[in-house]
Amino acid sequence: MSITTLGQFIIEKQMDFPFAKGELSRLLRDIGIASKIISREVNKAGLTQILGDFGSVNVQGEDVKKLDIIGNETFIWALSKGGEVCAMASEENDDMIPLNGFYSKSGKYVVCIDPLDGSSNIDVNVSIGTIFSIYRRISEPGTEPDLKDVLQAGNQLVGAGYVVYGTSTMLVYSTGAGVNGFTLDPSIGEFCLSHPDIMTPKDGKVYSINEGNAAEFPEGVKTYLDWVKGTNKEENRPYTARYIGSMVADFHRNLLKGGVFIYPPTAKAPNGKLRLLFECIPMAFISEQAGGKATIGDGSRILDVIPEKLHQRVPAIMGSANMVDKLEDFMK
Ligand code: AHM
Ligand code: MG
Repeated sequence: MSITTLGQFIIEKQMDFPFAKGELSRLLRDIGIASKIISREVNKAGLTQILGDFGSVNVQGEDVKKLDIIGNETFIWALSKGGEVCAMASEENDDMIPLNGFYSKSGKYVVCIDPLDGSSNIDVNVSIGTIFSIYRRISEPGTEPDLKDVLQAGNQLVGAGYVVYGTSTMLVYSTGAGVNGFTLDPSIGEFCLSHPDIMTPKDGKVYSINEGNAAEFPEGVKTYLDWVKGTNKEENRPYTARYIGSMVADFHRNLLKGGVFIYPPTAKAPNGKLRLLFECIPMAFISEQAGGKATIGDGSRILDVIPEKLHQRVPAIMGSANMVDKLEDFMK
């Protein structure tokens, strides 16, 4: 049998660190469990709507909850039970969430999460995702977690990843030694290694941006958008536009095929739309780990931005290294 499940893979990797106590491995396992539950819920989202509109009561008399709330509660549950995590920060919650599992206070880690990214796509059966990142806590284990535990720069990450609920469900993660992808085999209920050692192409011809906002983009981005549409065979132009409006899906396609994902500042949103902690840092980490780049448009790395508040936003350019560099040149 040549299958490697996520659980087996995590154990194999842990053997490289003989002094590790297995806490991070258990934490990754808990993330896998939560993702499987969310995948199950996402797959029956259409049916749930038939049974009762969101916000109403279903045939069992239970409240029908929005999927992003279910996703959030599932992660809070899974990580509270596990005991490796003392606190979470979530795109769904205004404040940090101290976990109250039996062992949580002694947990060494904190997790930032966007439980269901691209949620506007749920109702129309388009791919959505979960994004997560893991940091070692700064406060002393055993004490109350502190906001500074979750306000850490991406260059302090222990690991990060995402789950894409697409034609299949796939979990992609890195703990700083490359990127690996696992596809959920629903018949056995396991994530199985399907994309070992993902490396993103250095070049590509896909650009992903909400061009509807173009009138409000900085001049450099506008000129770049004219350039990508020009014809030049050697430079693979014109590029191809692909934008589905689900960051995880847009990013995942570009990671595998080559491309650049862009969410620039606009006149109305000078820091762009995407959240530093919940969306940009974890995806930037995966991008860099796969040989790509991720910047905020002035040449500096997303991973070097020091977060000042939980729901801080940053502009984002991420993907194939040469494509990110090219756009950065236009923005100088
Ligand atoms: P959400 O966290 O409210 O779902 O918003 C994030 C999503 C990303 O997945 C996607 O890249 C972006 O918003 C799309 O925004 P826009 O519709 O402005 O292009
Ligand atoms: Mg989001």
